[in-house]
Amino acid sequence: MTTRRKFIQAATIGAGILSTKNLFSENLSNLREPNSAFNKPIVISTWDFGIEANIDAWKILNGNGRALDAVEAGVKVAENDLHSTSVGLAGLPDREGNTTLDACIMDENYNCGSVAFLEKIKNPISVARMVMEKTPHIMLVGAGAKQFALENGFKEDDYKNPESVKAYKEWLKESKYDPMFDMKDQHDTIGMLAMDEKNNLSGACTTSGLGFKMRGRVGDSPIIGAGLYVDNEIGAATATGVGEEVIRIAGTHLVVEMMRNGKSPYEACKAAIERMVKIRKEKSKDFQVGFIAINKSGEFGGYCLQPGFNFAVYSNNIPNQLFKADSYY
Ligand code: SD4
Repeated sequence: MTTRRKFIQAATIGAGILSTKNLFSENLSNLREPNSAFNKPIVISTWDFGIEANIDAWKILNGNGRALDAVEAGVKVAENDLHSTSVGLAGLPDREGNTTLDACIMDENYNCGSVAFLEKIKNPISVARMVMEKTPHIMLVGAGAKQFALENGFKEDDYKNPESVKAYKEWLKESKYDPMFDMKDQHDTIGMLAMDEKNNLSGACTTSGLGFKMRGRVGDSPIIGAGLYVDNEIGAATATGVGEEVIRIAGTHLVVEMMRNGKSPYEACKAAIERMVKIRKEKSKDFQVGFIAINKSGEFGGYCLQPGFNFAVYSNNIPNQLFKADSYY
């Protein structure tokens, strides 16, 4: 897995304006309270690699571009990382040794596109966008998704990340199937939300899913309302962690509806995690889920079950900075 330190160094160089000191904020008091000085445009994304992804998204937002273009370009940075074991073709394979990809995208007009169980295509997020823009459907899966991609100019790509191959060989020794989140080796999905100069929201989410999953298993990341939801009247949310748990509560749709009912992004993410704990009780101690959200005022927030989740924010006021999310446990 590309180390978090590496990402941070890359981001520091790439953004040019970051110092190690301001890169990571331990103090979330500004998220618990209303935190926008009307942050527009703004991009927010999951985990450390969000820093690097935000840089490409910001180039588009800062040039008066569309949020949809920004989130697609942003998450592609993670998809294109040949060492990332959790997103794109470099990701950890399923239990049969094949890396399978899930992604979805949603714009300001409730248009959405999604691919799941897609193999050997480098940029699933762009295929998802093409499903949205070129078909009357929202979701294509497996061989059909691949056929659609190949027919639309995507190339088959056999890349295998040596790190993922090595990890798979290690895993094969015991072949222990535990779909729960491995807390030591977090399989980070990139989810990204943006609001552009025109106040339009969009989001994207892309992953190779849980490592060593059953063949054909699909998580929350390509499911609209689970891994990602955008309602341009209210706000947007995206998720990371054990997809089964996010799907069970229609997680990101829930977060957006909580914002509709008056909660801040922070409070809405927290309420969704609390719902999860209420439903899963003691089991919720054994897995990780994190949500991030933004609203139409440019406020943002995040919350997770277990400590360890963070997210990256880039706006005119916030020079691409990591925030550590509060956790339930
Ligand atoms: C999944 N939600 O496939 C993804 C995995 C993930 O951080 O987000 N890991 O369930």
